[in-house]
Amino acid sequence: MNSTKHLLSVIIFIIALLICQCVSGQSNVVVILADDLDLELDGTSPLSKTRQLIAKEGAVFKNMYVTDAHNCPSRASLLSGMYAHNHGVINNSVSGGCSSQQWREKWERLTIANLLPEYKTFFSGVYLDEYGKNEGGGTYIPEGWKHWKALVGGSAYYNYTLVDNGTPVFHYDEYSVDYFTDVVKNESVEFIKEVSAPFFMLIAPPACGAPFVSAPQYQSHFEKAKAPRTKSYNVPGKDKHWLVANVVHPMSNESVYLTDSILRKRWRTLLSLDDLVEAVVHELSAQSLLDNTYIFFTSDSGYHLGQFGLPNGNRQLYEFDTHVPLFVRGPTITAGTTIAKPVLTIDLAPTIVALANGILPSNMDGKPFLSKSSDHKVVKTREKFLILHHGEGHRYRINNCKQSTMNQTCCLPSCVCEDSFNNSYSCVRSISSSLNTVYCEFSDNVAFVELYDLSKDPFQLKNIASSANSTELLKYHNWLIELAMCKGTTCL
Ligand SMILES: [Ca+2]
Repeated sequence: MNSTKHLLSVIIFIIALLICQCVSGQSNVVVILADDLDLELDGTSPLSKTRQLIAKEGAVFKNMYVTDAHNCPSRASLLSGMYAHNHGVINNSVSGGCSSQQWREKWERLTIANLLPEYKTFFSGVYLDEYGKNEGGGTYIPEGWKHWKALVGGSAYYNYTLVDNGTPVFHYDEYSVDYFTDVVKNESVEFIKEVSAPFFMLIAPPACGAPFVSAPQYQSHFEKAKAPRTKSYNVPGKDKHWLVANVVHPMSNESVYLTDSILRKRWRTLLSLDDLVEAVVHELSAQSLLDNTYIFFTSDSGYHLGQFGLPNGNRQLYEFDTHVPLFVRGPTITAGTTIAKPVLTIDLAPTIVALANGILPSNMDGKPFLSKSSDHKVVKTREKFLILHHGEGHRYRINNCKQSTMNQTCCLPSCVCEDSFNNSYSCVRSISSSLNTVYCEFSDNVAFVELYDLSKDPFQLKNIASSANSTELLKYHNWLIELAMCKGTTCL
């Protein structure tokens, strides 16, 4: 009898051990999402620790694109795995879907945080521009997040409110306790110290977005740095959509000074982001979690500083606004890999679900670009995808600026406007062995078209839409219609 009992105990112990190993075998996932971090203006240059700890130890994705360079739509796409035409968040206002009732009641309940039921889910940082405000639903905790510390509003470094697990907490302007990037860093490190695996973290510091406030110890760095004089810097875009075509050339001295000044400020904020990345990686290592954790480092949009004379922002269709960094390290990623296949913001959520052995929901338009197998063989390559933007126009006048009836906005300095109500476009971006193009149609009264062959013209200096033959234009148009109407698996 005793031997039977003993045998039973041994079997129960082995089963328990197997279950325990199975759970602990699930990988942790950490996503570090920078704000407005470009690739084309050498935005990753100041991030030496990030490049060393993530890019060099993992894979660099050369063709990562946002599907909408506007802040709130891009973040909604990352969270939901959906294109903007399906989740309905088209700009940074509640009326444009940002933290709107429809978002809150439908798609926010199906985000990545809701698809990892066994995971401890953590969010800290910048969320959606209207989140936390009364019209954006107030200071609720979105479903699926177990640890929640999110900014009320769009972006800030000092003097802001955080919704701390449901309670609004105001932060003032004392560096040691209030600097937002450091607050996010400290919160992340404390979580890693306490958490048991498996866990998912979305870490979203404000760097390097506006208002570009650096930590005191970094305020004098990069004193001689200037905005890169890329081949499109201060170059007229006369064959482009009217908003860009009408930019005054050459740029005013004030605009040139601003592009250089903003670049320095952006890079200084990145030094604190780099410290955050280092602290997170070191704490994962200290807790013996690093070997079983995937770390994604990416951005919600690119940025421009003087390209085609546009002083600063990210609402355009060009590569500088849509092409962003993506570094990934993790258990099945070979260090020092470079991957050329195109990947998108909408692919992050499906990829994380796949790595967590979850079930992909049918509403997701993106698809996994990594798998748990080290050869990633199950992952298919896409050759074309959608990039779009819904122009935002404001009716108020900008002081001392001559404006047309297009409700231009973001018109400083020198009355150069970055957006207007009809700066609305859909593009099909093609990347394959035979094609490297972007074709865009504007929703304006002339249905303006732009087409670039990036294999010959990487800086998009010449719009070749007027010289392309009708068969080629029709091919792109049909691809665009297909993608603009796609849902779930039809988007692949
Ligand atoms: Ca942004």
